[in-house]
Amino acid sequence: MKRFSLIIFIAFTVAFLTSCGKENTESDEPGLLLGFSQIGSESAWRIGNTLDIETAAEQSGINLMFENANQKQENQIAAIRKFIAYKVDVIAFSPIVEDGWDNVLEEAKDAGIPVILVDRDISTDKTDLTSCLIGADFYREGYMAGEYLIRKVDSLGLDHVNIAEITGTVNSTPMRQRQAGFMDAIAGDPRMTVIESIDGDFLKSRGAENMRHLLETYGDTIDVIFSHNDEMTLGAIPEIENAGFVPGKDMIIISIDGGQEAIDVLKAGKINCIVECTPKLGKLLMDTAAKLKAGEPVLSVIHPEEQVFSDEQDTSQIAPRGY
Ligand code: GYE
Repeated sequence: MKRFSLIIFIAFTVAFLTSCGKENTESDEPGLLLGFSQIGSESAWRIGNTLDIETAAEQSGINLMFENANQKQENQIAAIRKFIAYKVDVIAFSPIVEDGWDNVLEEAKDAGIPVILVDRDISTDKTDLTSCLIGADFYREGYMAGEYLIRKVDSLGLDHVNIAEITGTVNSTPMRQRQAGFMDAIAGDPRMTVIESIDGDFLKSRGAENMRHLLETYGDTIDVIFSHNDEMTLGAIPEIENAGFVPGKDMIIISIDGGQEAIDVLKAGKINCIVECTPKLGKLLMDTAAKLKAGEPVLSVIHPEEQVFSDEQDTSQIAPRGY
């Protein structure tokens, strides 16, 4: 009997220690140090994205070394070098533009630190500088904006529309792909004419400035504004009103992102369509960083699910956006 108790005791002790061991390995992950270089604070989207990443890091017990590049590529390159010097476990960054990353990413590779692209892509001839891209399918966003416009023009029975495009930062992934998707969607439709594409750098002030230029140049011949983000749209709308036009009626307004302020303007009828681009990439980022640290395989591209908000639906039913 005594012997039997001893065996039971040993069995329980072994089971207990093994389970402790397991928990320890799992709770080792919170020791993960993630360096993240954010582009800046140019939009509600960007601020929501930063907050989401900070919250997800906290919830996952991941230590986040956060650097804000204030819209400058050289600051992002310096931040990545700092992460390498600190020997972080994983580097993540949202590249402001697509070109110019090869050297610094070679340095990260030589240091054996995996790199995750968040939100935007890079352009390079090399294939092994980054492990994964977590971000929206911008081509699809632009395409959905174009498809909405075709439906809208159908429903209004218009023969022809003049479109002015206010683009995001030149040579950034969302600018290039939203434009390409939109142009491809409307390409086969003879009713569509793009009268000008103008760089608004994703900024509200530039949206306003560009809108003034467009109104001075084309006046009431503008039928459609396709703006690559909400911030520029929100900058453009007061200018349209100041010039005596009714946004959403005299001009079809199409935007991308879907932050609360723009959704409220959609609900008020001054924006006709907003293609969603979600800034909530934090959880995917933390899960991917943990996998990379553990040496597990990750998908090379992860796109979040996105939808279209427009005057084709009951906009009062759109749930609070949370950013
Ligand atoms: O649409 C814009 C932001 O890269 C998807 O950048 C992002 C874009 C977003 O500043 O508002």
